[in-house]
Amino acid sequence: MTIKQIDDGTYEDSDGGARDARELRRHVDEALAATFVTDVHTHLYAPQFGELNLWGIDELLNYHYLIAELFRSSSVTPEEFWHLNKTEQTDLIWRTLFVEQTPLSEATRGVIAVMSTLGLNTRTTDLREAREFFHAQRADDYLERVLNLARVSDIVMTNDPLDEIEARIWKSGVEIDARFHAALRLDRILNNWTDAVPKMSAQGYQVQVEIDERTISETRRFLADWIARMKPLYLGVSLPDDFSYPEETSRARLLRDVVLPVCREHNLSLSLMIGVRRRVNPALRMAGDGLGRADVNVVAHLCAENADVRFLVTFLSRENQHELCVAARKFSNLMPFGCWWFLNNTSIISEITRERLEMLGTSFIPQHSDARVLDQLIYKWEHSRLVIADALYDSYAGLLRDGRAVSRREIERDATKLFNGNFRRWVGLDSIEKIESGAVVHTA
Ligand code: FIX
Ligand code: ZN
Repeated sequence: MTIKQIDDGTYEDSDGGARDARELRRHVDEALAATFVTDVHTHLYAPQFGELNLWGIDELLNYHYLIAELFRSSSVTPEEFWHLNKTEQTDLIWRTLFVEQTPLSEATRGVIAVMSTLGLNTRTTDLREAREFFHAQRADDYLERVLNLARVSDIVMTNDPLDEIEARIWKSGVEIDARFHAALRLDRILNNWTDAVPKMSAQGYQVQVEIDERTISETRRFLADWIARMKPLYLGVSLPDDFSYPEETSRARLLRDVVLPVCREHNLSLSLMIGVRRRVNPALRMAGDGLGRADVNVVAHLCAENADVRFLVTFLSRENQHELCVAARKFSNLMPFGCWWFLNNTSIISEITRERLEMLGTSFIPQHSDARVLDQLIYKWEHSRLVIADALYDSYAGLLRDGRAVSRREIERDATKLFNGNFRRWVGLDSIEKIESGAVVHTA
């Protein structure tokens, strides 16, 4: 191998690989900062969804992560808080978490990062300037600006076919912004079947609580109709920490006889987000969800029994992460993704990403934002990019010590895989887009 000196006095090998720590660091930072992200799981909505599309300072501060933190530092009770109007709630959160104390938590730092990026005063004692700023924004320009700042090219939504507001919009046939992709969410069907039945009946499907053959075929028809309408990239569900399969429950029956066959028939992946313990403190409403350690063997079993179905899987408990990596080494139809919710903190993203790099190379999806408010893309991706860059840099430095320098092209190839390529390939997004643009013609 020949080593040549490059402009700034550092060295590259003949393959363009950085042999100098500073140079390697620069290559990694630049590649990771420049690579556009396909955000594989969010709760954002395209502008066509109207009131569901959230952005601005009041929405940012009314985030359930911050509401949970408020009750640790304020004497206000949940009952009192829910009686306030939204502006009063936001003012209280700002005063308590940002004025009266230092905003050190991940969620509070996130708000500061967004405000600072947008040039807003992060030490303000009231939100007047911020509210005026957002009031003056044109929604479509602002969307463009946020996507560019966060370097996000594509957003996957979470779409519930049994949500009345959403259903109305989908059924209107309005053209959805092409940067937003659907993911068909199965939570009501798989986690609350008795609640789903009357809603599906109201949409014209002949289903009943006690699952019989007709209910199975009608639920498949329901999903097929919604797949045709939404064109989702995958079907998805969040599951409790005690999720088990197989078992004698409506969930397991519907999974086996409806969801898995539908995935097969429509060539769609199934996303499993496992480990949430809903309403641990119901008074906190959405801020009252917790987590528990789940059984990764259940996923291994699903992957083994359904080798022809692709699974996207994330666990909420830190304790499940190593087992998930081991399971992914055994099953190539299993794609680990993201550092979900309580794991979306610098120290834990760092640990999980390093563990995944060590055990899976680049064959995983390191992060999703789970953003509920558009502006959150700015900080969630900025924070994650930095941690992932550190983890990747250390891996390349280790490889260099072992005797191989990585080239700039290889770093860019890895960044592309991690931030968009692995997911796009998994769900066939690029081929879908080519087909839709007429670039690919199907031949027999
Ligand atoms: O189930 C989910 O998709 C979770 O991400 C949400 O329910 C949760 O409230 C959240 O926003 C986590 O980030
Ligand atoms: Zn989510």
